[in-house]
Amino acid sequence: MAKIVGKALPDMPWRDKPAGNNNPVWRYENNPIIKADAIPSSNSIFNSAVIPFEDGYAGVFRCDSKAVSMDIFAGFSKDGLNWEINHEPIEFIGDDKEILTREYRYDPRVCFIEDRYYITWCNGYHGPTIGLGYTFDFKTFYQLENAFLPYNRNGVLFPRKINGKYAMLSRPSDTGHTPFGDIFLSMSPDLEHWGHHRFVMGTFRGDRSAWQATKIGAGPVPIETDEGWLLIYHGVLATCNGMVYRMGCALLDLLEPWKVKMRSRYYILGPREYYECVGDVPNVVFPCATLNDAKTGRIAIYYGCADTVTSVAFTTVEELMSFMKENPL
Ligand code: BMA
Repeated sequence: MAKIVGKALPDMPWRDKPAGNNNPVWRYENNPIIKADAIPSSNSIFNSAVIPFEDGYAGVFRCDSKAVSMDIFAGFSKDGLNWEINHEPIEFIGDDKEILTREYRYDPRVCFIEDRYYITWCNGYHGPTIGLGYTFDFKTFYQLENAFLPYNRNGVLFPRKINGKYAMLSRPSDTGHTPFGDIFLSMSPDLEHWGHHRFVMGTFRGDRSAWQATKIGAGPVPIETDEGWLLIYHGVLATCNGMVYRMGCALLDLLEPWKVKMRSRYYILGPREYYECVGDVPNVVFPCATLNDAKTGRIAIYYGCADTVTSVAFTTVEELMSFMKENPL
């Protein structure tokens, strides 16, 4: 049985799989956990990232305003389910004003590496690219250089150096609602200069796995297991009525993470519940973070729903591994 490499997290949110449920992922019964108007200025709160912090959890939340502008806000929780989100967006400190210029910021991920919490997000800089910053305490935030040239989205760091280098997944894109998109990996000695770009995996054209035909993008920070990096990602299908976002999973090689060892043919979660199907952008489930318990293999997935609210669903490393083994792409 595959094991998560990392810390035990015995108090993380969890529900056992309901009897009679045959799916690899099951939802929290009180979803959504964060409502659209959880802070006074918000139109919607979704596609957000959480992480263990002190004796509870912290997070970086995408809160779109009532002008429908996109920005990121810090938040805190004792139990991972009830959240207090700051009413003011994150202000970064940095050396270069040019980089601190704010066009828009959205879809954050948070990744603990060595001694600090790194934040990546889709950063407006003459088009979308990957913003990068860090914090030690979720109070003071430092911004680094944008990782890539525009246009790029879904920048997701690995939680440790691989072969002595930082590693990040991303999805080169365009300035609009990109009708294409594959996942690539880049490496860096210092989190500023990125190279060694490698193709990881692309869309799948064909009826065998049509839910991921239009574009795919990395979701939460990859989960280290003794068998490889477990990656949860989003897959998109363009339909006559707009794009439908579902979740899938893959297993990447530990030492050469651009090599895909397994990938599921079927999606692991798709929009079904009312709050996933009805909202500002219907039919979207969009995972941005997980909490993982290395002792039990439990995983809680945090995902945006219909670009409006935030929810949690549960799985285990074993569920996802067997699902991929039984239904390979
Ligand atoms: C993508 C991003 C996501 C969003 C999705 C569906 O391009 O903007 O933030 O959830 O579209 O609208």
